[in-house]
Amino acid sequence: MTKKALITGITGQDGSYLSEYLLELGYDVYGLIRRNSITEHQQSRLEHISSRVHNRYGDLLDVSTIDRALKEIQPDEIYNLAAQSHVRISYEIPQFTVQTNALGALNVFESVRIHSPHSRLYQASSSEMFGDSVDSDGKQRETTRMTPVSPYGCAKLYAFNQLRNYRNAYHIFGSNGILFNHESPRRASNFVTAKVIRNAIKISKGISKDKLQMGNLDSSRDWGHSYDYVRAMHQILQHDCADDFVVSTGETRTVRDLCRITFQYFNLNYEDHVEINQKYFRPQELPYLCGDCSKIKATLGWKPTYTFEALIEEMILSYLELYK
Ligand code: G4F
Repeated sequence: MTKKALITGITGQDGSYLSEYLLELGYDVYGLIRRNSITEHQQSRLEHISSRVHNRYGDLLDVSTIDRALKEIQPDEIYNLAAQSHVRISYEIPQFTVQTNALGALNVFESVRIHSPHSRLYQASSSEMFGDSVDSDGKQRETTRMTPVSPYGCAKLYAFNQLRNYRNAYHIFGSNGILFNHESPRRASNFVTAKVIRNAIKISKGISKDKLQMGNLDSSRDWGHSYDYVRAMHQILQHDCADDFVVSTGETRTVRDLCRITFQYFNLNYEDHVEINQKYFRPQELPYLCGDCSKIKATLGWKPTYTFEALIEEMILSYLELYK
């Protein structure tokens, strides 16, 4: 029988890669999309597969839309990817972030419990939940203490714990993927990789004469590719029991490294083109992330295929096409 998957947040970077991947595997793919006022851009990441996915409007805060979708579709798998996903912006709109990322997730869990308890449920948890906590070997893993340092991280931690509670209390097959930063050519332009690469291209081509305004260059992130990480999401739901897994590359780079490598690609020195602007700092910075993914490697055989350099090169080549 053809498997059915429902993806909340299907129009996002991960939603689009996951849709492609599940279609390749022969799934029927259903998506919930949140209405916004810019119709033209709303489904741009899905244009090439739009005739093959069944999308409907919905919102994690509109419980009736989730209930209806679950009752009608009865999906085998649900991927809850919908979220306010920008950490700095979560300081500007903390209540919306918590409503969507924490209570919105709870709405999904509760709807699964009542209307589709057989569904396997994936929750998009985040390395931002670790906050300023790191083990003595310089890694974060499933057992590392979680001490989030942003409204986004706090909201994600609520959903993470609540899913574990649903797993234990109601025997829902609910698994958390604790995903470290993951990027791609489909990354929105206000995340740091996309911002640096797009601006380095504009500067190198003389399209922009302005210096690139940046926040904290000294924070470290473990950056992987979204394509690799959606494969992990799927594998997590194929496991014989529900569990929580870190998904990461195990390597960390600073934002400064990202700037240096990107500008070097165009034979430019980033120091000549980057200016620090307090506007892009967060009230509290998460200084360092580096994930130990040995559990998912050993249990499910997943491993990343992209190196940091390959990821950045793919993003550069893809954005170069836009500025041709
Ligand atoms: O690209 P970022 O905005 O990603 P951030 O905050 O790490 O969050 C991403 O990864 C999380 C997983 O760890 C996800 F849960 C979350 O949804 C999102 O995908 O910033 C990366 C780093 C930060 O340390 C930030 O302070 O880059 C630093 N940074 C320095 N200047 C900047 C800038 N970030 C942005 N967005 N813009 C800047 O100008």
